[in-house]
Amino acid sequence: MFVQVVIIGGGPSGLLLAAKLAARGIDVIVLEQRTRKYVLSRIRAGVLETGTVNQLVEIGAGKNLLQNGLKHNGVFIATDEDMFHIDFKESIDKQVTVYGQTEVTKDLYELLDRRNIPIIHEAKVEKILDHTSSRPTVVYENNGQTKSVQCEFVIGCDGFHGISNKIIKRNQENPYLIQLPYGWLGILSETPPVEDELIYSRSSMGFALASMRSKSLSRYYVQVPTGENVGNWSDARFWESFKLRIPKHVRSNLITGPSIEKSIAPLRSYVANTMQEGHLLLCGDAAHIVPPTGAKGLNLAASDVYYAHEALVSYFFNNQLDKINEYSNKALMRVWKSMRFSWWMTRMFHHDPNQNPFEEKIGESELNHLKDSKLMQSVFSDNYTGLPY
Ligand code: FAS
Ligand code: PHB
Repeated sequence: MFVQVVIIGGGPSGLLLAAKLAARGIDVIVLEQRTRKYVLSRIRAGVLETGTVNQLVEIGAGKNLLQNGLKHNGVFIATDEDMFHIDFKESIDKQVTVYGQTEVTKDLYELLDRRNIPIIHEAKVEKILDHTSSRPTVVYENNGQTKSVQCEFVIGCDGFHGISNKIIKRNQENPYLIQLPYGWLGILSETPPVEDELIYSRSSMGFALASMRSKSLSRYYVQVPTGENVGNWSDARFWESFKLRIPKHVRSNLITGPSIEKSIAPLRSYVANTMQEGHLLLCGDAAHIVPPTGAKGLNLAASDVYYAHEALVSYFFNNQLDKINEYSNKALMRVWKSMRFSWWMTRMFHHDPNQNPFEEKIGESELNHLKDSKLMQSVFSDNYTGLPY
């Protein structure tokens, strides 16, 4: 079997890229190791930058997003007893859209089905051969059989634990991996959100985030130590802990309820040395992991896809490799800028057990500076709503 592009991974990166390439008449196939049900059961990101929204709308996967996505003009920043608002609209005339990654993935699956773009589920890629040649081969297990497909390009959209990054020589030795000593325990509850916009809280009890998926579906997080077991957290314990991490005047508006999903996400930062080797390109979590504090993970996957699509179209229509060879530098420039912002936000909001009192004070002072400086709030808004592609 031969196709022009094989995409490994049926998460947001792989699905968006498949839709964009197929719209240009480029022959593509998506290989996803899990069932569609499993992929759609994962609760992950919730905030979309304008660039991500624009790509989804342009490709024809924006109908539900435009109908049900919540446009937010800003976020709230809280401490134990205080809370202030950062207004993106007022400071830089930009917004974000709150719309769950699960919905994005569902909309993209429906688009691929409508356009008969081939995606094979329960197809676990085992090997990528000759990725530095112009005819790589992808070997995968499906229905108990070993199958292979030849192509011109392999795009690794297979996430942090995927196979594609592991075969890139320049990424074998990599200094850019930091495991943080805490994670996020998140719950989904069919309750109205405690506030109209998101609340990021640096409380003396630890970080908390009040987010949402709709006006009747809330998404809440609390910081927990690394290695924490979600089985130790009853709903009652979660709500007790969350209440102590938001200001009293907000607490009185909190409506609690049973969790319909509860999970712990580890916090780590990782950036690959390169996102391209020969005819293999990486997109999304396969190439980088940002702490979710800045709401950048899914949005960086979208900008990678934007650059990869540009490079592949240039190759297939103009027979030029220049954009392919520029892809990694271009994508990594934006990745590192978003990593910087996510890292800064993470250090400002979380109490790190390994931090000394001086660093603790710096975190507190960062937040005070953000509160008192409209200029800092414009810089925050510029990063949070999405840097230009
Ligand atoms: P994904 O990991 O979503 O998809 C990769 C796909 O590749 C998976 O479906 C996997 O099954 C498949 N795959 C892997 N190996 C394969 C193989 N060998 N063969 C075939 N298929 C293979 N981001 C935010 O902005 N905010 C958040 O709150 C947030 N929370 C997160 C919580 C968790 C637990 C995790 C893991 C991530 C979170 N993220 C968050 C980041 C997340 O949203 C990612 O940025 C986003 O899923 C990136 O999408 P993909 O690059 O498509 O990777
Ligand atoms: C979410 O709604 O899941 C969410 C929102 C903002 C973040 C992280 C997660 O920074």
